[in-house]
Amino acid sequence: MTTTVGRFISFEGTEGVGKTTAIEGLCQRLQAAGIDYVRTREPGGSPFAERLRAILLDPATDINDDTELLLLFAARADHLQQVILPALQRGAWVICDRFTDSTIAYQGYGRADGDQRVLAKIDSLIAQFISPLPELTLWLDLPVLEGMARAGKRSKADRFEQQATAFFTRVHHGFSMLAMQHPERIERIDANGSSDEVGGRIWQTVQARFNLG
Ligand code: T5A
Repeated sequence: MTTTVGRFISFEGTEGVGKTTAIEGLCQRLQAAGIDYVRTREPGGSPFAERLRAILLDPATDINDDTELLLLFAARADHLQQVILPALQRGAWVICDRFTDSTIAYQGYGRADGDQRVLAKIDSLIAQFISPLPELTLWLDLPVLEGMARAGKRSKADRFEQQATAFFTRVHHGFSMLAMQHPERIERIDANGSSDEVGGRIWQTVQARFNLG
């Protein structure tokens, strides 16, 4: 077990729920509170993992589900070693846009429809290669179509965004299953409303969890 002193927070949710916007708001509040933090994301976050991200998101990439899963974990292992662990060890907070729950939701439920063999493969990769896990995960919950409408206002779709609505409905189900299974870690945040309202809910949750004044 690796010893760390910083706080590790991940943000999760289906496409376009407002993670990037919410993370921006949280980081501003952490800065105002004088808390040292590192903002990062998955897939990506380290130079090598960002190269894998480009491949994973490229619509021209033609790979099978196992290859996709292993690339995600290769990216995550590098990101953890190069960025997350050093930050936590020096006492900084790590704010990460997506982490292992995205793999369970997207690859385990979106791709594999909750197939127990695939979920077991993912659990085994987590157990072997990924430590620590986030202490707090903020799941931004919004109806799938509303998130897609928010995301759809931007540029052209990446390889995941090109999936059909049914895929994202399964992903959403995956996140709700995870929230039920890990109530001690995963907080559901209602992502309806303005970004100020959502940001306020997130800050309240973070303050309460980490006893911030
Ligand atoms: N993936 C990732 C896997 O399949 N497995 C894995 O293990 C991992 C780690 C990339 C893709 O990789 C997949 C999942 C993803 O498909 P990503 O870069 O996080 O992951 O991609 P997205 O989730 O698509 O991120 P987005 O940037 O699209 O969405 P966000 O960050 O949730 O939303 P955000 O903040 O950019 O907001 C979207 C739009 O809505 C507006 C914003 O201004 C923006 O225009 N908005 C709001 N509008 C109204 N009200 C609010 N409260 C709003 N908040 C934001």
